[in-house]
Amino acid sequence: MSAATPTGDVDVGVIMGSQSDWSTMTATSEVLTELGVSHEVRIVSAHRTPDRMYDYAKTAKGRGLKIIIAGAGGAAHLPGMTAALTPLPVLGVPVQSKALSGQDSLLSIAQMPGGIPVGTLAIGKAGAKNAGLLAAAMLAAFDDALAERLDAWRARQTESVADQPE
Ligand code: RP5
Repeated sequence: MSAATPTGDVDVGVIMGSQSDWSTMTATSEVLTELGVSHEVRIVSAHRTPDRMYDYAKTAKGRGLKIIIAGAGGAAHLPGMTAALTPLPVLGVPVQSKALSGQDSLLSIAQMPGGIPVGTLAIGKAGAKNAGLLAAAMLAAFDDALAERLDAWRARQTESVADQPE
């Protein structure tokens, strides 16, 4: 299947540079699933599969996607290159690299030149989870049912926090 194969009515595209990013980016997919946000998941590397990246980014809006979440590590060009190729909002997740613990990923994703924004999240799984939550919040601005599900999700989180440590 091509990375840009139509998958129906999908709001969020979750892409990552490598299979090795999936253990991080699964946190994005999990929270989107919990919130009932339709999404697809693809491996799209800026370095190893540049044609796939180009095809994915150029066709994303036409396929009906509304937001792209891109996770990458090291020389993390995927979010920025994707943002350069699509008018859709792109959220970037810096994957925690082995060599530099994700500092490289963070700076690669965050330090975009003025004119092509990438909304950059925290390094690692917290950033991946928050990318899903942020995408849901963006979609919820135009979707009352999703806004209610997000409110309920946050209320459950608040209720789960104990008063005292055990
Ligand atoms: C990046 O290179 C990927 O996003 C990944 O985080 C990093 C390392 O990839 P692998 O060598 O583990 O495939 O493109």
